[in-house]
Amino acid sequence: MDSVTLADQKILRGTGGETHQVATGDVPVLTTQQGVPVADDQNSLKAGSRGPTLLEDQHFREKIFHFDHERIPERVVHARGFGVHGYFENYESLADITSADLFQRPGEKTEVFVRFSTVAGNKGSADVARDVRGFAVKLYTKEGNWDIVGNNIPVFFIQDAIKFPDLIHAAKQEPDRGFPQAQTAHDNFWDFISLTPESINMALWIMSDRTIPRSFRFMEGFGVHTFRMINAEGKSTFVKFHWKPKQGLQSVVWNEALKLNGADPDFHRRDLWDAIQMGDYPEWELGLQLFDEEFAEKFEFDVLDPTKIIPEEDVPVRPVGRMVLNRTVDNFFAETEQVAFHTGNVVPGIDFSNDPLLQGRNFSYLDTQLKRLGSPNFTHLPVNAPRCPFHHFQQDGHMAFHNPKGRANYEPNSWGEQGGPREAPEAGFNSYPEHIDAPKQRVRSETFADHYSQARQFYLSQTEVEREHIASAFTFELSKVETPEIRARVVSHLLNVDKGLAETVAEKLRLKPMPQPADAAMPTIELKESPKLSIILNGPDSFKGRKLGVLVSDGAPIDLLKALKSAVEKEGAMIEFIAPHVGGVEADDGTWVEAKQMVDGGPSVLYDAVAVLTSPEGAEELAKEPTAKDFVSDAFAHCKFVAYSAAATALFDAARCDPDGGFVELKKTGDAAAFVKTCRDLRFWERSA
Ligand code: HDE
Repeated sequence: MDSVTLADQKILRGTGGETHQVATGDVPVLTTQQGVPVADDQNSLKAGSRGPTLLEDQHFREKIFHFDHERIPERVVHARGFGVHGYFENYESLADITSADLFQRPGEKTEVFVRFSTVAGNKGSADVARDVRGFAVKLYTKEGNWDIVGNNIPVFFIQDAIKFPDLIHAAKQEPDRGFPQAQTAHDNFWDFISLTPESINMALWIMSDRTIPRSFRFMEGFGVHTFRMINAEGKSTFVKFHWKPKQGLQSVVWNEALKLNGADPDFHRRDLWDAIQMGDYPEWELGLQLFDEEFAEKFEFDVLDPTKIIPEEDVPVRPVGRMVLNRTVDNFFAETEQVAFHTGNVVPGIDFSNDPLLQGRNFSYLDTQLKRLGSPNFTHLPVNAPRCPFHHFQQDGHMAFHNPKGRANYEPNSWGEQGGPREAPEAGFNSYPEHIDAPKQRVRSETFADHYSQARQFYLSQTEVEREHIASAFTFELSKVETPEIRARVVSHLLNVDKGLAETVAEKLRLKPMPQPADAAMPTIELKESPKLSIILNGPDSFKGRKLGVLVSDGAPIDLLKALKSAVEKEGAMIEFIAPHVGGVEADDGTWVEAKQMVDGGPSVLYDAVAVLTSPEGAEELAKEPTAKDFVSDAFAHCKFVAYSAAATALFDAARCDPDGGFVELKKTGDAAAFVKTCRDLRFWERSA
């Protein structure tokens, strides 16, 4: 519906003083679902002005009935998500590897819908919970929809889908009390992990800063499982899918995450919304790790084991296209809530491997969609419908929009051209004819048995700062675990990963005595470090897409303010002014500077770097504001770069911050550009040493 302004409307007052905005001119008439024009939307039909409401009030009945049925079940996992539209652009023909239509022609664009999510929290939980992020991509190709239903971490907790309900039960709220919400820092989760050694590699990943990304825009995506690509000759190549953000990787720090969830529970969705609305479209490259049976045979780990990676140093990631996200949804429910992903949605040229987790997922997703969306016709919803023509004999059911015309609704039939669609033996989807000759049995392959070596490799591939964060995260989570035996059991696994890590955690927990290392099916082997596993080593090379928050007061130096604004915008970054009053401040030359946030609502955790531009009187005023002091002391504690005008030191004193190498005084306008350049490092980690 077009937007309606008050000026378009004629306003009448009812007998009780209620407001009637009456349709005039181009403003559409309010109707019932049946299209009947509504005369009065303020009052139900009553017997007399003070009498009971009458059952025959169809408009009232329909309105309340519909409202009562607005909710659908939230996703059992990944309930909290945020979806956006975009496109995938193919760089080159991959015909030698796959017959998948979208990869045949260089420059070909394919429409996509992407839904990012947290896993454990309910729909109303906070965005920056420590959690894995879902990274689900639906590609509307010319040969049907292909879903890459991935995460922002390339490994998973479990090796067999049969353990998924246990994992998720343990991670979500404890059943007797209904909390904690959206966090793994509780007994049940760590009890399960400590009794499931295959999860230890993933435990290292989730205790790293990967689970507190700065934004969806700055995180990688992974298909996790090994898939197959099949070319026109039927040749199979194994493949792992990677999405690499062109914006570089970036995470927040834990104390920042805790404060962010209070300051803005919608921090991640707002960030993506703002970036797209501003035309700063985030991009990812699709990368393929391609390998053959021979590599799979000689690789130290089983390529079917989803708790393992293949290091990029062993099999490089080949960029084959880019994905640009450039459109927010028109309606959250219609698109983000109703979108239905499914690992089973693959197109000719893509196929599955025997990864037992993937096989289990293929079974699960249809079921979950039926439960959630209530009908096998969820593919008829616009966000789920293929963009290419489709013809089949599936019919009827709740909310069927696409029942085919004509007499034939079965196949084979003898109705000739009117008889409907036919098979395409060559061009249609053909499964890879892998030979399988094996006993039916419930076993775990022995090739899945090494649970610690890659966890160690991950840990040792991190920078010093990142290792400290991992140790602190384990300490924090285990400090919330009430049962000492569970804490000790987790540490017993860490002893098989890295003795130093285990000892640091044990010491921080004051865990005594030190437990024995957990029994391991195989000894931990020394693997070479993989720098690609670090976030800090794979950060951006610019401040583009980041946000500078500038705390200003009356009398703020206008020349520095303007210089900073232009330097930030030149870098392709965003700038926001924060002031004691949201109306704004008067700069030293009398210019009015509008604020985006009042200091109480704009803490420094919302920004990648900050500045304080003030006058001596302004600094004195700010120094009396607890939130202004927090603005500075939090930025300091979170290792952010801080630019300032000379007068701001009074605020730093009040906030007990000693300006260090991460503080840059702006003495002249030319210093602004140098400061923005400094911000490319994102954090002044030396401060945390
Ligand atoms: Fe999922 N997963 N999953 N999962 N998953 C769902 O489907 C499931 C797994 C992932 O934004 C559900 O529509 C099983 C791994 C994402 O709509 C459900 C197993 C990975 C999303 C389901 C896994 C994922 C889901 C819940 C173990 C990363 C959100 C609602 C075998 C590679 C998609 C729904 C969206 C959603 C089942 C494990 C990613 C219940 C049984 C591993 C990103 O079907």
